[in-house]
Amino acid sequence: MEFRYIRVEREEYIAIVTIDRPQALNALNTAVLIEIGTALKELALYDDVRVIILTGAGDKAFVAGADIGEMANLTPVRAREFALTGQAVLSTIEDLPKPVIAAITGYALGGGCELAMACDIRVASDKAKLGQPEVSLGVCPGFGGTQRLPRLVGKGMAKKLIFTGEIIDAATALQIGLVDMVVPHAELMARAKELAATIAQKAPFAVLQSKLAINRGTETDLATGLALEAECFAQTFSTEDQKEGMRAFLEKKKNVQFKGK
Ligand code: DAK
Repeated sequence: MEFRYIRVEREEYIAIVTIDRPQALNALNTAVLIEIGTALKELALYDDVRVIILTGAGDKAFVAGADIGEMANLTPVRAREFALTGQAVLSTIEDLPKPVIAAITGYALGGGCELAMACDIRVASDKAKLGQPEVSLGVCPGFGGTQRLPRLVGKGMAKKLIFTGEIIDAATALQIGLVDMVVPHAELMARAKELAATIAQKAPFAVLQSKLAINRGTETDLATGLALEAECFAQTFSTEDQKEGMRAFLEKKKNVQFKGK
């Protein structure tokens, strides 16, 4: 895959997508957003990609937000298009049939925090800084921040962060549930890859069905969510991996090699 603003690398079952615009702290312009969406949709097609890590190039930022230079002169009509482009890419991540891990190097602000929130799991460097500072620029969050942040941290905390534009450190983000792991800065990619490798060893369809049940089920009432879970559970019984996984347990075999079938 050839791109201008992102890099895509493969390591066994893991694909690493790096937003590579460090001179602008990896800010998201329309071209970057489109490239991320295109790369992820293609990676979704490969059976030998089981987990994707999304990160930012350089030492300083995951993504410092939507590109303020591009946004500055938007008309309301173009602003809606920009928001819809960003929201579509983030929904692609959320609906991708593979787990996506955000490896948060440094600043994850505005659209960067929103991008991280669309991922399935967030691993942050202990130097990371997160926040939704849009109100300081005279706008409200536009890539899903008003929707995903309260779902992760609760309405009150989301309102506190969005209304004040406060930028929080990694330890605080962990405490409120905005990130899921904080690791020493120098170990960020190694720890994200370790997590990805652990997930990649599991049965891919079972992981996918779990993602689907969690994402869809938590957006509905409990009874509907449980019915959805039962369907997802049932479908895993159509796979060779279910048979192999259970047979291996009963035969006391370790190290099952799941085939993704
Ligand atoms: N956009 C464009 N360029 C950016 C940028 C950004 N978000 N963030 C940083 N840069 C650029 C800087 O302009 C600078 O470029 P040069 O001057 O060197 O050419 C370079 O990156 C390095 O940044 P600094 O020199 O500022 O670096 P510092 O270490 O001093 O400061 C910082 C780092 C992260 C604290 C600072 O750069 C900063 O405050 N950046 C802006 C952070 C921010 O406000 N992020 C939120 C952006 S707003 C919507 C759709 C989407 C959105 C909203 C509405 N609708 C359509 C409704 C989303 C909004 C956002 O994400």
